Amino acid sequence: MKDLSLNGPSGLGYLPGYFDRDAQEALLAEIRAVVARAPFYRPVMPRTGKPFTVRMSNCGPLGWVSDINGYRYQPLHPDTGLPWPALPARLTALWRDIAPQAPDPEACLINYYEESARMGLHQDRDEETFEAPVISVSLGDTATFRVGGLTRKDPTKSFRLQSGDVVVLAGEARLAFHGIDRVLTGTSTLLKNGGRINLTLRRVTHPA
Ligand code: MD3
Ligand code: FE
Repeated sequence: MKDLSLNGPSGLGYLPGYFDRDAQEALLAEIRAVVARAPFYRPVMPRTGKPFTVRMSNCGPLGWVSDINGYRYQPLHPDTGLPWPALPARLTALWRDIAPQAPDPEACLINYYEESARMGLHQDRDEETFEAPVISVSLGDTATFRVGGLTRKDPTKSFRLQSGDVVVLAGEARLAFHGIDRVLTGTSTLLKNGGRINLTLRRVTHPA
């Protein structure tokens, strides 16, 4: 694992090409099966109701949602009312490989970026516990992501994430501000219609 922490918060790990092309295709097929049962929906910002440019779904016992009332984790899809599909075994295996000491993940947020989608600078802090890392997998077109420090004003650095790359946010970096500036169209052939899928595995509750 490479350390991208350089000047910023410690604990930002990078595993370029963790998933080879065959594994990316297998993982994508599993995600397509998840999304067939838990369709992508477009979340809106709390209070303002402004739609996100990213579409989202989840798998695992809990899913992250955003609507007019706020951000939260919940066991049911907001549109279908059905439980989120199970986490594919390949993702549990990734988590256990990288974070063998952590309790198993409870949520996998699936972000789908079409050409002009972005994600503004934010922290991931809707979980009850920040002890476990967040583990991210990128599929499809390359994206430029930005990571700062523990306050919004801290300086940021940007990196490119390619299909098959894994990012591990542990320690201080777990609460770093971060976002996706843009997706570089036409940089991958994995998704037939282009765009980018990002998976983030999270532990939400304290272990029993
Ligand atoms: C977590 N996703 O879903 S993942 C998100 O590519 C999210 O869709 C982005 O931010 C995406 O909440 C980024 C990689 C990432 C990078 C830096 C982080 C996740 C991070 C820093 C702290 C916590
Ligand atoms: Fe995030």
